[in-house]
Amino acid sequence: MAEGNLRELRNFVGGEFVASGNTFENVTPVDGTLIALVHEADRAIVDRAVDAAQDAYYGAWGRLTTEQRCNLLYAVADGIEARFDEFVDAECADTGKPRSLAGHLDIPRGAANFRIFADLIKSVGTEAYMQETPDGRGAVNYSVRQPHGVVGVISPWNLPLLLSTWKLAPAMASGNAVILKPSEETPTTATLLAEVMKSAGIPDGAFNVVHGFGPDSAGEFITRHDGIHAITFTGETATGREIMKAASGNIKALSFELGGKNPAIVFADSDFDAAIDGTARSVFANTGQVCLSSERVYVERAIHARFVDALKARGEAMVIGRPEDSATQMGSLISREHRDKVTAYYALAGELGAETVTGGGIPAFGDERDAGAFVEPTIFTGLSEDSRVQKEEIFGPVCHITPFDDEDEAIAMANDTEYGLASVVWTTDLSRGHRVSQAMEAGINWVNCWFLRDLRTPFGGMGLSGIGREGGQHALNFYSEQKNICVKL
Ligand code: NAD
Ligand code: 6OD
Repeated sequence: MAEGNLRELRNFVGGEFVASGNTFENVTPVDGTLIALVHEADRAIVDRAVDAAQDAYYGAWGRLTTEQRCNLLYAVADGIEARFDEFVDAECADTGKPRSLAGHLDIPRGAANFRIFADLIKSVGTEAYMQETPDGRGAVNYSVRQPHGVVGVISPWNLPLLLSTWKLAPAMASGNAVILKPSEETPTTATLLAEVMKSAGIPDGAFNVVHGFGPDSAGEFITRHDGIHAITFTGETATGREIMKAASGNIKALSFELGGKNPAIVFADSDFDAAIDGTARSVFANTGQVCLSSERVYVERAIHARFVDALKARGEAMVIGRPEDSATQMGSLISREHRDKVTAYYALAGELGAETVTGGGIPAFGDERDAGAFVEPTIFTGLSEDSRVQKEEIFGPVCHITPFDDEDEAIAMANDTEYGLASVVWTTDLSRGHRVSQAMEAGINWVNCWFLRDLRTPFGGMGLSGIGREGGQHALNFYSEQKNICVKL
């Protein structure tokens, strides 16, 4: 792209687009082309964003009624939809994902998040108790919720608009002012969202975007800032650890959605074709860069060989290509750097004695995609359950398939992880479906489906996969403080 066509992505602070003295480059993983220069927020810009957010919280934004706030959030959803193609193109250029995926999942969910939390906040009730007192007059206790004030939102690159709005919408519906730091890999839709917020009439300072990295950059400046009272973070477990330390100064409220090493268990009595369809999705969708992906697949021995062959066929039939090509089923990884991490696990699996059923390398196209960050869909078998490949999150289009002989063995292997985000069970035995999913040590458990989402349900992980729950009322609880009022009658 000629330099004259480069986008410049500025910070959005107090309703204004703000340049900084330092820019970094944003390249697309589709073919390595430079697509934008991003203005990195320094500490002074983050300070300005916090001041603007506090002004909004104590001013124009904080004074709105719930209904007025919700109407603005509906206008934001409308605004995303009005610029739908622009959002889709931006998300695809930043991530390399197919347009079909961004157009069906990322961008529609980005808009829907604002509608669902605007709807929900209107029906929030209260908790009340009539208390008996020794003098017989009694007292009434009731609780009310109040926003934290300013919330820092730190989001990852895999589903950029979907996951940032999953936090922004409940935070704003609850009345907080927000400061979003999108991933440095995917800054574009956050900047478009700022334009939508401005057009929708969101008061200046209620929504801010600061661009940059983690350590010693906008991410860390947010997590250490005493003017921010809650942090909501989605990303790697190791990053969550750092944020937890940095946020301890003023004891910020924390919500963490972290990594996963999720099991899928396929019983011989399952609907075979449905299990193959669902597992192919849960391994390869978004090039395997979904926190809920099944990287460990356990298959009952009676159907193991058939299942391996069928999933291999699905991996090998996968059309890998550019986002705009309607035939594309799988896009690139997020970056060359991430591809190095994924292919290092491919190599490690080989060194540890795995059989590579399919993939294991980098596709050669003979065109400009060779400068991108594509990787082959990959399936391994033959590793021991305690190998690093079975313990660590890879975050690529890859799984290992292990045979099992009985239900107890499958449950034990599935739960043998420090993570605890998601599980899938494939069976036609309804009792077994309930029994096995109740035995799973994970926050989100699917039977005969994957990534089926009712946005009101609790979403989050156990162990290294996070703290707290997002979704519906659970999110609204995090984005507000509950206080009790006791009135003597
Ligand atoms: P990441 O942790 O590298 O980065 C996430 C965000 O944190 C980015 O905006 C980054 O700039 C920022 N950051 C990094 N270091 C920081 C620091 N020290 N202080 C403050 N901010 C910092 O994660 P990623 O690579 O963008 O995303 C992939 C990871 O996210 C995977 O582990 C995946 O499982 C996880 N994830 C989890 C969920 C979930 O719901 N549980 C959803 C999506 C992704
Ligand atoms: O669908 C959601 O609400 C959600 N939080 C999805 C997370 C996907 C992780 O990569």
